[in-house]
Amino acid sequence: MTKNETVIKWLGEMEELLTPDKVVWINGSEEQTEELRKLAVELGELTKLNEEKLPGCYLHRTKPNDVARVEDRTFICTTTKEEAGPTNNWEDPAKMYKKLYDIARGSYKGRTMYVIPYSMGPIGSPLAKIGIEVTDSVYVVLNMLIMTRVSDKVMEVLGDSNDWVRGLHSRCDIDPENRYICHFPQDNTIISVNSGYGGNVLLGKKCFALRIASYQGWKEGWMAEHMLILGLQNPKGEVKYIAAAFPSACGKTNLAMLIPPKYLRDKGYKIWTVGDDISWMRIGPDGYLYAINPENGFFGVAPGTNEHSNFNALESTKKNTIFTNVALDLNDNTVWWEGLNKNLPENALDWKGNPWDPAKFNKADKTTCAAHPNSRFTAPAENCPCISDEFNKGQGVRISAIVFGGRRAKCAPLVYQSKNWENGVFVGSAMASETTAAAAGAVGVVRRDPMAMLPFCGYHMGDYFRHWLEMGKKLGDKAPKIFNVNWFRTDDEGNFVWPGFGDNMRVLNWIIDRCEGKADATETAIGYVPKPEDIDLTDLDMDMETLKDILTVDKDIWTKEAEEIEEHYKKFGDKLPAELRAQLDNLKANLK
Ligand code: GTP
Ligand code: SPV
Ligand code: MN
Repeated sequence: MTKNETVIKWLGEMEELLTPDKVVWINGSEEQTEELRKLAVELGELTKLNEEKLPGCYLHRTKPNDVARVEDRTFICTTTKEEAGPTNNWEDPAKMYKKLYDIARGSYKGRTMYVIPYSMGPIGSPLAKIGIEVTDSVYVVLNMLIMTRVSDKVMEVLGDSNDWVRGLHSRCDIDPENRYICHFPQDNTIISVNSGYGGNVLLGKKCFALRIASYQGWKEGWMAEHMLILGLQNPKGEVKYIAAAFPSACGKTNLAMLIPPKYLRDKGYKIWTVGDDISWMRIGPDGYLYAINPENGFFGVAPGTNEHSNFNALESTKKNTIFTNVALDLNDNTVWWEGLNKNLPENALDWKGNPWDPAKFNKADKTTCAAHPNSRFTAPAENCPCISDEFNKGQGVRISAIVFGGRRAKCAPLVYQSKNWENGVFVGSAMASETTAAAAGAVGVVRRDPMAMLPFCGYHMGDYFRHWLEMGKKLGDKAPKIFNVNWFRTDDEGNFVWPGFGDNMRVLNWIIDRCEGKADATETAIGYVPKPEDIDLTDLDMDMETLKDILTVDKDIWTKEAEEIEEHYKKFGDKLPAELRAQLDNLKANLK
């Protein structure tokens, strides 16, 4: 419990609104957590899995109408529409509070209100922030216990401060017509109703750590980004850190936990994971940029995860993990998903809980899948074999390179370096990617997703670009170098050309070499592209011609791209920083 007046007042309001039968504070103790697991099984929210093969692991199925983030029902409720900008849904805060309170009123009747005090970032770290989420879902509580740091100490650290984020989640009837994920950045408040799916309800994650935190970062001079953080250790034992922003389901978890090819492992190269989804970054006392991962676990995409593609992620899911919307193998009470292995289970339930017939499975038709394409695992970070020593330290790691990327079948080369910070901000602002199953809606359509933050920026994106430019000015020549990667170039048959996964290490090495002035490059219209011989192809079944091909910058494609960026920029009107406009003009001139 607490003596904090601001907390007591808000919880009182919540109790009055939601009318729960009882209120339970979550303290992170193993006893309480175990009781909740048992309760979740009794309530049918979780299925206990094979204790020998998957100790402490559970399966959860959401409603079939509730399997991904819902961007069309996500709102930024600032005082004016202008503050939310052209890329966010907006509603007047007073109107939205009323609408949401009307939906949520009385919705905890006959249920328990769980109060979860949590820290984003190591408890007490100068880069960490505190939130309190109330929820009526035991599944949400158990996920928050993995994804954030929950303990009585959080309230001690908060003391009587009002600097904490309010989060109200109510499942209500899981009614898609009344589903809303709303943010009030000026009140440090989040309200989520009628959903039970991950990013919509684990309010510490996208809602707080990106949408609210990006707004706080803007006001307070730091950055909250949709970025993984990894440490690259070289044979001398030195570790350099990279932060990388790719849109949802475009490879952050995979890159963060990468295992280098054997010949590089033999030389002593190694990757350490600091984070796989979110990065909070501040300028340190020495003037360099430092990052922490505010999360405490991984909410990762299951399909495609296997011992070859991402050994470390798979290892992370072998104990104390919650699986959501994967298939249940009834033979041994374990889980399965597309791409886990080639042994399609003969006797299984699909993600909806219906018997699954492997004979009817057709890779091209997602409706025949056993696991939902956006099925996920919630795994404790401490399970990860390559978790960084820095993960629990509050000071953050010094970032050498920032990398942008996305799924582009033809356009972006495998990797290129921007010419300077300003040009790098341009590259990030113009990012585009083919859409994935991580959000409701069409899959495979190219959309602009600046800095992979389109669905996550809590204010006007023109102001966000300006903030990036300001950070660059403050960092000066201590700024990280900015790159762009594309693992997803395809051949004429639509196959990925680059092997990806562990082999992405070959590209990371070039990136770090560039940061240290050790690698050469060719200047092109868009930036610096590697000399083909500087991407090491040892032990790889790829010839120089193919590599050269995925390093090309095609003038026709890029001329069209520049026109599309022009169109994209129109949305931002007067708020588009002149520097970015100039960058676009410069690109066009370079292409002539
Ligand atoms: P969110 O959790 O939604 O933010 O996703 P993420 O960016 O962490 O993506 P993740 O690493 O989970 O990868 C998503 C999908 O992309 C999986 O199906 C992976 O198998 C696939 N993928 C990841 N890396 C690569 C790669 O280098 N090449 C190819 N071809 N596919 C990849
Ligand atoms: C994403 O969609 O970028 C995710 C999953 O990381 S969710 O938590 O649902 O946002
Ligand atoms: Mn993500």
